[in-house]
Amino acid sequence: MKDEGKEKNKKGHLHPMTLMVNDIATIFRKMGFAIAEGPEIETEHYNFDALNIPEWHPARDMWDTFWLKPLKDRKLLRTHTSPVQLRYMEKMGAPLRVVVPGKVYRHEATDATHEAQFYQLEGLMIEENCSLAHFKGVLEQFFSEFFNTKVSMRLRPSYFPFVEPGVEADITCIKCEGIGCSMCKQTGWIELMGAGMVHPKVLEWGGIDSKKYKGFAFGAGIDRLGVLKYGIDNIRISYNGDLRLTNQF
Ligand code: 2NM
Repeated sequence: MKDEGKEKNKKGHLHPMTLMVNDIATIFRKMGFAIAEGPEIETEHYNFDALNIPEWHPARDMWDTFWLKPLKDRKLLRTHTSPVQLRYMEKMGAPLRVVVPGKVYRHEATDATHEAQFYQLEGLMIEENCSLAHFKGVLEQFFSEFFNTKVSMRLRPSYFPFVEPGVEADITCIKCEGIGCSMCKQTGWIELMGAGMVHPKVLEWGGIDSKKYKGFAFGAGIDRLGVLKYGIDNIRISYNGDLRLTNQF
């Protein structure tokens, strides 16, 4: 009888993914960033063309896309949240600071570390003298707060059509602090996000004067941040609604 009563009065609570997005938003707000959302059904213009990924561009293959019928309308499920940053540039103008958490879709085979639908965190800061040094400073502060331990970041060259230069950003391992362990595969570093200086063409598509303003942008999988923070070893767990996971938060 006692247990029955308890069951009846059980309170609901937010999903761990929601809690994590709220935490992320709080940290960025303290650094002057706004939080924005936008449509999950997008046009080819905002998802690709205005991000410097025209139809003929070989890099389009980086995003396996769910196109919506009728195909002639060129509508799709957004493959990243970058279209929201473009809409935000058009609406707010420079300077600006914004982070965009949200659901994105990729038409790809699924396994323990890949889902066809997942959560992304993207961000954008535009100012007159913005540089990759600002990116490094802002994100080191973010990750140090998010993981509750002082981290430093290193940048490696990479490529994304919407930035130049493009980088992959690693942080010092949050478990061993750079010594080498199973979490960082003995490297001392953990790969976390792609980023770069927004391509002048993309700024112009967003209605921003690329001669006057520069901006950095970044993108990361939120599931992966959760994997690292909470030791969840399989991202499918974050979506199947298993109460043995959600009730721990
Ligand atoms: C990434 C990597 C590098 C990015 C660029 C933009 C925009 F819209 F401002 F141009 N948003 N996000 C970006 C840049 C995303 O994800 C791996």
